[in-house]
Amino acid sequence: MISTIREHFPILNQNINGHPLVYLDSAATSQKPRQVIEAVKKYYEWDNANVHRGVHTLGSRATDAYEGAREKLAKFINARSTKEIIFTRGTTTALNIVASSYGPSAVGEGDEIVLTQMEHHSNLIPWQQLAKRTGATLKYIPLQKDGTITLEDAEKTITDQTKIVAIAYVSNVMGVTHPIKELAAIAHRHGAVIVVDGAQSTPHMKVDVQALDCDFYALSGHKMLAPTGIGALYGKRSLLEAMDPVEFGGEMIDDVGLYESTWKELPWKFEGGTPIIAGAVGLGAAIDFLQEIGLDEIHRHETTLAAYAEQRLSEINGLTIYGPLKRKVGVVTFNLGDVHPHDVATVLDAEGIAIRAGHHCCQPLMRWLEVSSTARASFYLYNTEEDVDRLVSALLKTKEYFADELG
Ligand code: 7TS
Repeated sequence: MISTIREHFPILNQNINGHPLVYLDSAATSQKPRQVIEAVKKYYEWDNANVHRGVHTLGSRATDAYEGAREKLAKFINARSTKEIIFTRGTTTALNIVASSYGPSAVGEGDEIVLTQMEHHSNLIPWQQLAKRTGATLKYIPLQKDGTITLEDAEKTITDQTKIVAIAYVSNVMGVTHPIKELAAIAHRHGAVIVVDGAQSTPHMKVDVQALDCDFYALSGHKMLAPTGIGALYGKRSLLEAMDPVEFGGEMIDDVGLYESTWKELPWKFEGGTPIIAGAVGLGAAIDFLQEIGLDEIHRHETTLAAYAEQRLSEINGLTIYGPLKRKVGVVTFNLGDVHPHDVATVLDAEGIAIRAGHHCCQPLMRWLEVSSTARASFYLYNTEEDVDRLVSALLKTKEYFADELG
């Protein structure tokens, strides 16, 4: 099945600067299969209306489509109920809801919020802000040389003072997977909740929020074949029930008076305003597509590809790869001697290859790595060994081009 996957992605069938496109930037955003594009198109051509209000046919079709997508997502990550799935703009918004709604009720002066230095800014700054507002302290589980953490260190860092542990399941830079289930058990033993940044895990591996026993889980649709602008927050029902909404206005209310108002039940109390209906429809179609292929198959394909990429890249003299040796996800971050990653990315673009260069929204991690930026190739289900070969030969060309700087 994987071998014919590319045909489903129209965007991949083009030349960039005279070369067939090799897209190695799926950690930033994934490409979209025709099935998703068509679902959004069909929605706008046939079903478009606002949700949860009209009694007319289009209104009920749009509502069914929107709520149907919620059911698909709930099943996809094995939530207990659709009440536990709040549609958001993406991971950033989802994490901000937890920090600004759950945060102040759970965290006070002297309490601790535990993170790692590897977190994406979206899973760092909301907690910094919460700490500033409440007088809580941020603590970091130390990183090993390869970017992994140990449960021993987690045990030492998480204490009875810890109220929130916030951590990515998969790093967007290091290709590292964290032991969420074990961390959840440690957090719970101390009476803390665990908030999981699932931006880079949900697209690439089977996720079961009940088996992980996480309290909150954030994800972005656009990294898992869906359109931009749609994502979700999963939360355990009892926690979400007790939380206040963060956005107030239409859609999320039950009864509105001049001085007091009441909210709808879950999940709608968190979805103020007209929601991202077409985005949710696209997310539903993306989930169908991922499930037709199978997350285990996708994960196996990416792991094989990452191992091949690591082996081929390590043959290039002067190239440093960051992260663990046997990575389980398709993200490979590297530097080519002292050549600036932006220069590497520019030469690769001239060869039709799209990678990302920069700090990847992880400036504290860059400081820990003692670099200002890195180059990153990230793989998804539509990438092939041939893409890796193209990357390697373009990097060899880059090396020749910058021979002086490489000494
Ligand atoms: N968390 C992680 C681990 C991420 O990789 C990203 C986006 C986010 C949160 C934020 O997701 P958003 O959809 O709300 O923006 N990561 C990247 C990246 O690695 N390159 O571009 C965006």
